[in-house]
Amino acid sequence: PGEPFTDPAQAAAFLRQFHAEHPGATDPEPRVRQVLDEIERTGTYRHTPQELSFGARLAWRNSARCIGRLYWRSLVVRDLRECGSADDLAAHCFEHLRLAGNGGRIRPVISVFAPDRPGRPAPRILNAQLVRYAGHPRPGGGWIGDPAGGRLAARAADLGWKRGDGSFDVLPLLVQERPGDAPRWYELPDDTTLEVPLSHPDHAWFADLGLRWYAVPAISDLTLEIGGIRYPAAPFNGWYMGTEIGARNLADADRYDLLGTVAERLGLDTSSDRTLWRDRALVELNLAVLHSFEAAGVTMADHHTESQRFLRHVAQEKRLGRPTPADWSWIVPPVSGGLTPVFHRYYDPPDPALRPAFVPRQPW
Ligand code: HEM
Ligand code: NRG
Repeated sequence: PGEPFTDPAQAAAFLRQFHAEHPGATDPEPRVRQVLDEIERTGTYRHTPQELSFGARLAWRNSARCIGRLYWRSLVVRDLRECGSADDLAAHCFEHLRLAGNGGRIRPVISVFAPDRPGRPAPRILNAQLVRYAGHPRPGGGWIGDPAGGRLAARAADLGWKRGDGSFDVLPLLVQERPGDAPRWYELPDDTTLEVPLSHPDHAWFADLGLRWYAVPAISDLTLEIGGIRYPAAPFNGWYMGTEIGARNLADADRYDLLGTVAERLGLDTSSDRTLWRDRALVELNLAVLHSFEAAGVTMADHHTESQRFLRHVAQEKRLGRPTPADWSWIVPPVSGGLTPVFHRYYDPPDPALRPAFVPRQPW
């Protein structure tokens, strides 16, 4: 026999951490011996529900790119390891979105589906996020919709999905049950996708641009790895920080690329970079995003507040004797970096070997 499917050293390290961080917990060694024995017999092991919940929360706490980690203990963990079929997986993802959206009071949730097992790879979600907009090249050049949703839209269309021609058409969910299977696609039910129409507090014309964004960012292309077990379908969400939408999704040249449009409506002089027309348009766009989510009663953080919370998290972890690995270039917001306290310091360096973690999805 070669290497076991699940790394016993990873399993033991996780179980010891689980016990060490549960005050009053018993001696971890009996559980470690039980798991090592299970790995020897079956190639892998099963987490208890408590280990799964804690492991998912730790993976969030360990996410060096995430500014939102103050609330890591409050993550709602849905144990859906028994869900085997693509149909059930899609239905549970839709329920995830309803629970997470919660009428606008967004709750951080993760749905953990079946892990990869020896000879039995788990189903995969092909979408990068549970909710995202489709995109397709405009015949004369440029894009209709979100270029980041271009590949999935093309793939879904190949499978028989009928795309619309709007700029904010929600992509279907694509699920592949087994390697080699054709993915199945599922249109998202309307009650799963809370969306916010964008308007500006001072400029009535802004609403006429017809912009909108969805309420729940639910990442679905990362594998949750805990104690040597890999959960390739484990979509999670928190709430948005305004800049993700206002300074990136709607502004980046390879996304919605809207700064020129906004600047023109603002009447700015776009003849030179030095007029800072892009910068001025960017601030108004970000203001519109924050204003609109607030008006719609949908949870959203601004980058000033979320930066302060993150430094509270770093301080709190330090008091507990733990490092907070962080990736400066992902933590610092993409507008007004120097106005936020997260800009003015360095962080414990990220360790790519740190586990539990969200890791890039491996091919089958
Ligand atoms: C990344 C904010 C919740 C895990 C990020 C980023 C932001 C952010 C701004 C950078 C995204 C980018 O630049 O594209 C927040 C906020 C949350 C939250 C405001 C509110 C509660 C969560 C939760 C998890 C999580 C619940 C997991 C359980 C991650 C991970 C990344 C990330 C893994 C890196 C994603 C990647 O590599 O593409 N977060 N987050 N976050 N967050 Fe959070
Ligand atoms: N920037 C991406 C979403 C990345 C994760 N952001 C979060 N995660 N807020 C976008 O769609 O703009 N989260 O779990 O809340």
